[in-house]
Amino acid sequence: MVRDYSAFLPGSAPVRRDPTALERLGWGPAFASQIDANALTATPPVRVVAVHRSGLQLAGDGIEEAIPPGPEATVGDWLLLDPARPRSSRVLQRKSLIKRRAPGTGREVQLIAANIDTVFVVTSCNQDFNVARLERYGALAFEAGIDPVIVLTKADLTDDTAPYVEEARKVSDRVPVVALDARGEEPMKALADWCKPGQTVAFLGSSGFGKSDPHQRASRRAGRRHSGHP
Ligand SMILES: Nc1nc2c(ncn2[C@@H]2O[C@H](COP(=O)(O)OP(=O)(O)OP(=O)(O)O)[C@@H](O)[C@H]2O)c(=O)[nH]1
Ligand SMILES: [Mg+2]
Repeated sequence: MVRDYSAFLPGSAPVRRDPTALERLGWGPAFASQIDANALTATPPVRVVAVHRSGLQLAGDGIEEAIPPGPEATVGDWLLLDPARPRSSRVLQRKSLIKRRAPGTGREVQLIAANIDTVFVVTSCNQDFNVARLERYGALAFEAGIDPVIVLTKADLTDDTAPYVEEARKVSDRVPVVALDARGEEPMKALADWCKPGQTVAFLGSSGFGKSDPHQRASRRAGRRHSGHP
């Protein structure tokens, strides 16, 4: 079946319409501008939604498949899937990339996640609150080319969130700070601006801080894939 990808090519007039399957997965002009119409049909764009030892799990427009390891790709990457030689699929240039030096090795770099739009740096309004940690995660996001948002969870467990919010604001005046109870519906309202369809978000923070609660709700509400949280 030949798919019509013309709406994704540069120069197409913006139209108000429901997002397409690819757009819901995060596709947009930054990727469309890297390819031409022929490539789109011959090698359809697919997003890496999970990385396993056995290979990459891919999702696209009507495509759900796994390919063996091969392309230098990480979760969140867009590939042009070469159906005949999936290992040779081209990785599109990234909007953002979280990486780190592979532990125990010299200079080898480990790719953590690609094409994330917003990183939620999560900590809680209690004794675990640590502004140095927020600064580290914030710096990691900026280095990766991603806008961070600080999320202070467990707001319901303190009488006054103001001191926490004030401390967190010191990280940078470019970083919004949101305090909330992560368990209920509150995250869906408070984080809605950053969780629109087609947006890819990641949650960063230590264990037990409340990353999974809003993450799971957001995934269910938006009915879309996420790139897991590290
Ligand atoms: N009262 C309250 N409890 C919370 C809040 N956020 C998380 N919790 C609870 O704290 C515990 C840990 O929350 P999770 O969301 O699983 O923590 P996590 O950051 O995903 O932890 P890891 O998966 O280990 O990295 C759970 O029992 C949550 O219900 C909150 O805002 N208020
Ligand atoms: Mg979790």
